[in-house]
Amino acid sequence: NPIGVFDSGVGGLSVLREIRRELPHEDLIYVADSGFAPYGDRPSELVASRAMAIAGFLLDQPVKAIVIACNTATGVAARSLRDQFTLPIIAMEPAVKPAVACTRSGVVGVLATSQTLAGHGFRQLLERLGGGVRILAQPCPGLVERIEAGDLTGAGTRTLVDRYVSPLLAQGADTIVLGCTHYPHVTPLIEELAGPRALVLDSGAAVARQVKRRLAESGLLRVGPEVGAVRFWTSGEPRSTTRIMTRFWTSPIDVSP
Ligand code: DGN
Repeated sequence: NPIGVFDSGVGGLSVLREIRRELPHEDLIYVADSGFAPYGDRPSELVASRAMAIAGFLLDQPVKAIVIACNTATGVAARSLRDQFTLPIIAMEPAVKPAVACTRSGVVGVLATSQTLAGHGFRQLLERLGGGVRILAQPCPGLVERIEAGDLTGAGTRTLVDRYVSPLLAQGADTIVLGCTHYPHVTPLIEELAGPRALVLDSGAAVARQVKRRLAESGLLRVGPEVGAVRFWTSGEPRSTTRIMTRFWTSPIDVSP
């Protein structure tokens, strides 16, 4: 059976890419909840009910594991999904732990949606890991929308990224954590703005390794030689979603409604 991966839109593709790299023999199903994106501005009850509905859809396929490739949905729904379903559910965690290990200046910046930064999970993470290191939480309103629109390098996106990254650098951050799965799509831009002053970290690869570990533990890991298939679904308008997702995924794809 495939692994199900979902996000509010194209953000989770940054995680899917890493899962594909780590587990090339697995079949994957990706759900872009584009009809309800961005989650960032939605009430948490809506995001939680969308996560529940998508998990139900994925279980009907059926999938053998679910990856919540969205930090915002992780914050509001990971626990209830785990309570409800017994299959492995792998969720996001901003890369604060590696950042705390990496920083030399003792200042770490975290970029994420306002919901993620205000959430209980994030506060717990800081209590667990933050000691001795200054963590600057920077919400990034509007950035998910620009990325969803496919604008990764335009002047508007540049201005926005600069507005969010510059204060972190000014306060001495030498490590920048991308706590939203959309943001790795603009890593080149963030790196360009930060130059050699800061290292940019996301958690896609760590989550992919975690998926592999969980499948191996449950005896669900698929081994080669054949290469797995990847299928895409969306709750949004299929034509525009196909166009935008194809830009982010290197090979052409067909997105089913
Ligand atoms: N990709 C989501 C995340 O990781 O938080 C953000 C999505 C959104 O819709 N705001």
